[in-house]
Amino acid sequence: MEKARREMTERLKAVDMIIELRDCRIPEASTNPLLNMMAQGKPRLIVLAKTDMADPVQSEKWVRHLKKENQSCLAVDLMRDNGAGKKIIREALLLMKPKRDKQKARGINPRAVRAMACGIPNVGKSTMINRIVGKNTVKAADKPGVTRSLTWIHADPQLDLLDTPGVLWPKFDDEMTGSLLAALGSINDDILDRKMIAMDAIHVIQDLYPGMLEEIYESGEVNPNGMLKAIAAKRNLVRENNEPDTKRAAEMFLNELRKGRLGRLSLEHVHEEDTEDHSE
Ligand SMILES: Nc1nc2c(ncn2[C@@H]2O[C@H](COP(=O)(O)OP(=O)(O)OP(=O)(O)O)[C@@H](O)[C@H]2O)c(=O)[nH]1
Ligand SMILES: [Mg+2]
Repeated sequence: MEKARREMTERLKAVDMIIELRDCRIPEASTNPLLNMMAQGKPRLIVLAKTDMADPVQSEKWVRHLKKENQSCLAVDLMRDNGAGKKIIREALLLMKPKRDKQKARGINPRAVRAMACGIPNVGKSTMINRIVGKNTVKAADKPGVTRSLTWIHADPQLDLLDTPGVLWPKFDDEMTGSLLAALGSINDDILDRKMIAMDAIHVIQDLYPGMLEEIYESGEVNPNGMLKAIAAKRNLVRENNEPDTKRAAEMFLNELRKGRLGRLSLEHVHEEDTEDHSE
């Protein structure tokens, strides 16, 4: 990670703009604060991927919120939306238009825009590049740390894209950020306590979507540990001593959550006052 970050800072000098990929279900937890420091004032397009698994109402609110902060932003389904690649190219070129217009005015024929795809692991950087190119050029898979090196892809006559390895920052501001990233698969959870991660995710879902888990797992439990027991009971996960196997229930729950099987959920909601339009 440290090496990747050093390389990224170095490579940033050679690019015109940044395309920052984030997970639409956790647009704040999935941004890398170091990126702001490294960005050196380069134009940035934020692509919120995995909209197909996010709560559509929240996705719309997040896009509006980020745009209100003068950020260029798109929410996309990189798996099924055939137009996603075109939308991203259009938005990236729009962002670079002032600079390109200036070059044209000086009689310079602008070369293809060089954009670096960056973001934390497993958010869809490589998938986005494949979507733009229209075929599987770089490797993408559902686990963090798939991309290992920097690769330039001539994605479009007007756009060259740099695929980069996902980079996490060394220290999270709060524990919940780490849990959300682990819950949605951006941190390899082999080294983490899956039960804790699952309980944090249950807590967040119960807070943001009251009654949802209770309905899915047919339980009135409001305590996250109690909910894990209810999941174990519902899925027939019992230990040898006949106690509910909450460890396996946690693994099963996280798997269902990551695959979007619990329904379309966003684990971070925009604060209402942030999206209200006060212009009237
Ligand atoms: N459902 C859904 N899955 C997506 C979307 N975008 C990417 N994925 C999946 O997310 C997983 C990770 O995608 P990658 O493109 O490998 O992610 P990455 O950011 O390049 O990851 P690293 O190279 O590990 O940093 C893959 O299984 C993709 O199929 C999307 O919009 N919707
Ligand atoms: Mg990748």
